[in-house]
Amino acid sequence: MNTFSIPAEPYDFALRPDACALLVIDMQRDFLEPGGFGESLGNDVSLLRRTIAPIRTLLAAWRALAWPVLHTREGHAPDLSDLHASKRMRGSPSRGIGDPGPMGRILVRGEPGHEIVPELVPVAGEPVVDKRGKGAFYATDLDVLLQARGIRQLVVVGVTTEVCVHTTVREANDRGYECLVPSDCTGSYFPEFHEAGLAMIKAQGGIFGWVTRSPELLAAIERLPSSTKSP
Ligand code: C5J
Repeated sequence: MNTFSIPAEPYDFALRPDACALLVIDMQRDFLEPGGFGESLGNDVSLLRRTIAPIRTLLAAWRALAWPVLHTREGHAPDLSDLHASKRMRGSPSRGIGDPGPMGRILVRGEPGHEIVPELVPVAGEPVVDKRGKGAFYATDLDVLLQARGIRQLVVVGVTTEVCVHTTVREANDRGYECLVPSDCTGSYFPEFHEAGLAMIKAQGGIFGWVTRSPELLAAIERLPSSTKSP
């Protein structure tokens, strides 16, 4: 099977067009818009919005190639029966999970705040994996969905770098997936944590994965021979 070299750190990523999915983590209003979960924890949510445009461009490229795209959302059942007490109490938020807010109940499935931001709304055929934890594999069908599609590589984007993106990359790495993270397509409420999170992924010869930037990834994809441009 052919692989294509993507400039990355700590060394080039050998992308397999037949086995590589785009995984968009938690680009939800609750994390990116005022009045949601992120802001209730005291964060400046505007810091995450720079990720929307590059993710949108990457999504468009992936869709044009008919390569697999999957999305995740963090949230809980309306009766909060899947919310551990330890998570509910964490952070002393001004409004806690399940409490009413301007975008509906905080981090609850079915509420406006739980939805993916309008710029990145999933299209038909793109699975949306609802998760209750930080990692996208914990208590979800993600692994099954990836295996069924023959996916062995993940381009992981979304928020936040050091929490749900990082946890997911670590979990994916342990399951044998190769993960490539475009740095401009992930973000954190803490710029220093963003940098540290990326540094941890690519350290020690790429102990969890590879880091690139979306312009480099897109440029490499555009150079792919046309025969590889659909599965
Ligand atoms: C957080 C996430 N930060 N999606 N969730 O609580 O990273």
